Amino acid sequence: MAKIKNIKGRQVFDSRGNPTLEAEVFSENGSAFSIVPSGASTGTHEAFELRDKEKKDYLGKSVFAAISNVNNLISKGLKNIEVSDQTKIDKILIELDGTDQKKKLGANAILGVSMACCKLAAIEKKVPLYKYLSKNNDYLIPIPLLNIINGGVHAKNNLDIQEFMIRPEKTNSFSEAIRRSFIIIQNLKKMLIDTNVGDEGGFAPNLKSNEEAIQMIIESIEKSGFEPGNDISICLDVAANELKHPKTVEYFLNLIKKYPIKSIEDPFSEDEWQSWNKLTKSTNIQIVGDDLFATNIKRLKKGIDEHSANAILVKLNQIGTVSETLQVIDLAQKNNFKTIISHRSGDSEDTFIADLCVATKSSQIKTGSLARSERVSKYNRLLRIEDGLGKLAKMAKI
Ligand code: 2PG
Ligand code: MG
Repeated sequence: MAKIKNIKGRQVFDSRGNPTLEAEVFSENGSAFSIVPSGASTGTHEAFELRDKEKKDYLGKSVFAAISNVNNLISKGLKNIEVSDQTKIDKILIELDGTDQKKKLGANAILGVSMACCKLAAIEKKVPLYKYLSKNNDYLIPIPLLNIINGGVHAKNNLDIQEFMIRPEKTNSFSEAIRRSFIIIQNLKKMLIDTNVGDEGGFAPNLKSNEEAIQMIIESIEKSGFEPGNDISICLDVAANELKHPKTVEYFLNLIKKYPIKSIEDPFSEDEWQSWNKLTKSTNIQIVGDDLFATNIKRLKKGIDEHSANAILVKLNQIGTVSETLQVIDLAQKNNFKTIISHRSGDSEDTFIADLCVATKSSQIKTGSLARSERVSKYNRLLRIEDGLGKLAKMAKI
């Protein structure tokens, strides 16, 4: 198998137009690159994103220090390591850094390299990335969660819930799930005067309340000829860390009773463990920990022990390496937690998460609306994977 010859970092831009890091890994045969995404509603337990705060040429947002870590310490540390030895690569990266939250080298430097190595190894093996990442050549096409109304810190409107999503239920194929979503989004668009979109491609209108957003989505589902709750359900990401006015357990129980809501992410902030347990105990819908778990195995273990949720949102850059991400997914699935692979609000044309989802048989993917190329690229990648797998393509069921 090929060995790593050199690694190069460079500054590119994400979907919000902010600088981000791209890492390119070279073997004697070729190279592969990966682009690191960046969140806006970030939790304090996430791995550290290194930015050049003191440099003013990019308003403190450039990533040149992280790039220099890739070009020097990391490139030297990984030279001549087999590109397919992901466990070793990630172990070296973690050791080179030596801190809990990857504060020395920056999780952006580390993750860019970790993902690029993985992609290069797949190229060397001449298999698609999802095949390379799979443990036993068993795949599942995920159900998409499409964020069709954006609020919170992802939009400049007055909605404090961050994401109002639709989830197509019980479709036999990914293409059918996307077809339904497309019709609903087009019908929702017709109902709106302001059709500007937020960071994740969903509409970002000013509305009277969060409930009005839910009601408009229900209307657009019905106008499209689908039954809310049965054909299409509603999923929320409250992103409670960012709320000025926190919500209560009773608020959510009431919403669940009133509307066809099947999943709620981050209803409470990242350290409110008791409220999480109370809500999870009181409902049988999906309760998803994002900022709560931060794709961190220690926090997930606590959540499993304390029944704080029944699903985890998985974001590679919350933890910083591919291996640690795979371990978290494994632990979650062994404990019957649903795994939802997720984009960040600042994302790119990199489609790594689509392959990761299929390879780990995660039941759901969250990657924005059917708008903006950085979101649509993940859906297009999944359509390609589904097409490529042909009869072997199995759609996830909830
Ligand atoms: C979230 C994410 C992605 P951000 O909260 O789930 O939708 O947002 O990347 O801004 O943290
Ligand atoms: Mg979230």
